[in-house]
Amino acid sequence: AGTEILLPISGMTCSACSSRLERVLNNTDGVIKAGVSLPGETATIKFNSAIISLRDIRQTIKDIGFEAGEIE
Ligand code: 9UX
Repeated sequence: AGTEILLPISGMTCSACSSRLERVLNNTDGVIKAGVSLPGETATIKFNSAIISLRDIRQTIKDIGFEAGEIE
């Protein structure tokens, strides 16, 4: 189960940015699997919506200094 989304991410300028975001997301409760593309400026996130909301995922991304756009 799980919901999979593709979010545009702005503010990533080097590979440490994308690695950090990917690590944080994968360590977030409710996130099943996250993959971040620096060249694509996107994050693919599979999550359990009973544990975490999309709103909270956006806030987590914002908390570490990036911005999530609208779902593609
Ligand atoms: Mo790279 Mo990103 O030196 O927050 S880690 S700019």
